Formats: sequence, C-alpha cells, structure tokens
Amino acid sequence: MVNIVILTGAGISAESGLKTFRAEDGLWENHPVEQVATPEGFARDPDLVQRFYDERRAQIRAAAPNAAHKALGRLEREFDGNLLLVTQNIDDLHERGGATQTLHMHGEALSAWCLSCDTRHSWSTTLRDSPQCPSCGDAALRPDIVWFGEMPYQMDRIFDALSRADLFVSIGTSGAVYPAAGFVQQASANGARTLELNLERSAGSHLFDETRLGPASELVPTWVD
Ligand code: BV8
Ligand code: ZN
Repeated sequence: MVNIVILTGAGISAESGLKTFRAEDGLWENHPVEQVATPEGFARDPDLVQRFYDERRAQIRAAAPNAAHKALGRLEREFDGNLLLVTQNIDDLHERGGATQTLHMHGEALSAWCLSCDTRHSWSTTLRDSPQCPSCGDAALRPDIVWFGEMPYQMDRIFDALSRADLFVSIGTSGAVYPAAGFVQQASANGARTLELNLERSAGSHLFDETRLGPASELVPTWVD
C-alpha cells in the first residue's frame, strides 16, 4: 500500500483569485498580517480581526475551485493507497473541488469556535452582527483559525503520516511558516521521495528531491494523471 502526504498552501488557491500571503504587501488596513492573525491582535482589536476575516470569507465565497483542487479531489477518489491531504489554507476550495478528507491544519474561515463551551459552528456570515454561540448563547465566538503563536491542528496525525510516507508533495507554499515548512525534512528523514510543485522556487526548494515550477492548475493535473 503506497502512502502519500500532500501539503498545500495559498498558491493552490491563487488562480481561484484568493490572495496569497507573500505576493501582496502582506498588510491588512495597514497592519502586517502577522499582527492581525494573532491572539494578541484579536484581544487588542477584535473588530479589526473580525473585519479581516469577514473580507477573507467574502472572497472565498466569490471564488471557485480551480483545476488543481479538482485534480486532488479526483486523486482522493481514485487512488487506492493511503492519501492524507493537509492544507494550510483556511478556504473550502479543496472541498468544493471534490476532496472530502482535507485536514485544515490552520483551521477554516467558515468555522467559528466558542471559547465558552468549546464547540465549533459553521459560520457563513459575519459574527460581528451575531456573536452569540448557537450552543451556549455566550458572545464568546472567535474565528476557528490557528493564528501565529498557536498550535496547528492535528499535528500528531500529520507527523504519524509523514513517518510512514512513501511520497511527500508540497503544492503552492513558500515554506516560510513552521511547522508546515519542516514537513519535507521529516518526510525525507523517513525515506520518502519529495516533490515540490510551485510557481517559483521556495525557501525549501533545496530540500526536495524534485521541484517543478509553474502554475498549480497545470502542474497538479499533470502530476495526478
Ligand atoms: C507555532 C491562518 C508553536 C491565518 C496561518 C522564527 C523562526 C521559525 C518559526 C517561528 C519564528 N517565529 C515564530 C515562529 C513560528 C511561526 C512561524 O513560522 N512564523 C514565520 C512567519 C517565521 N509559526 C507559528 O506561529 C505556528 N504555530 O509555531 O506554534 C507552538 C508550540 C507549542 C504550543 C503552542 C504553539 C502557527 C502558524 C500558523 C499561522 N496561521 N494561517 C490566516 O490564514 O489568516 S499561516 C498562513 O501563512 C498560511 O496559513 C500559510 O501557512 C502561511 C502562508 O504560507 P503559504 O501558504 O506558503 O503562502 P505564501 O503566500 O507564503 O506562499 C504562496 C506560495 O505559492 C509562493 O511560494 C508562490 O510562489 C506560490 N504560488 C503563487 N501562485 C501560485 C503558486 N504556486 C502554484 N501556482 C500558482 N498559481
Ligand atoms: Zn458556546
């Protein structure tokens, strides 16, 4: 049984019209994203952070999955080995492209987390207008997103899959953010072959057995087929 782990980043959704982190000036209303996407930023100015994610959600809803998302959805359906699709992205384009088991290690823009009763709720509109938790009624909802300085989700499951991987494929990520940027080394250390599909060389390109450069909407379907 062949084991594959795939990691995707903002680059796989770029051709769907969603901004990446590094391409733009990385600012939100003149605040560095690293300041907005943090628990301190949320404590300091929750309304600014909610506006940031309202905007991201609106862009996600207006976006459509591209050929790369659809190719990975096809791979999940047709591949007869073990496939783990891990994404750093908070959009739902993998799901709308047909993938059903996507692991969102940095959370999801369309999910809200209640800090009072620790429940999660799908969140299609702004919580600024209705911050009450549907379960407990407290106004304790925050974006269900892993901010800088917070522990990404399901790391044990990811590390376990990397320890057994025969192939690790990284798609559309700059290799700037940890722990995701370290996955290629873990996979290599466990004997996996490593492949990078990216528009340009990334901070981690030298760590891969093979790097193919180009848009994900071309590279991913070609690789899947
Ligand atoms: C943690 C959700 C510890 C939010 C995100 C100093 C050194 C090393 C590490 C650190 C350090 N200081 C701090 C850290 C840790 C920090 C970190 O790595 N910081 C970086 C900036 C140095 N990491 C963390 O804080 C993580 N947590 O470490 O916890 C801990 C331990 C114990 C207990 C508690 C805590 C949490 C990080 C998660 C932050 N949240 N996202 C949101 O989305 O709003 S990160 C966010 O940025 C994304 O999710 C993503 O992960 C990252 C952006 O990376 P990419 O996805 O790669 O996007 P990017 O724009 O960078 O690159 C796009 C690529 O696509 C480019 O290469 C481009 O060429 C390519 N591309 C473009 N178009 C296309 C394309 N490719 C193909 N086709 C195209 N068309
Ligand atoms: Zn609650």
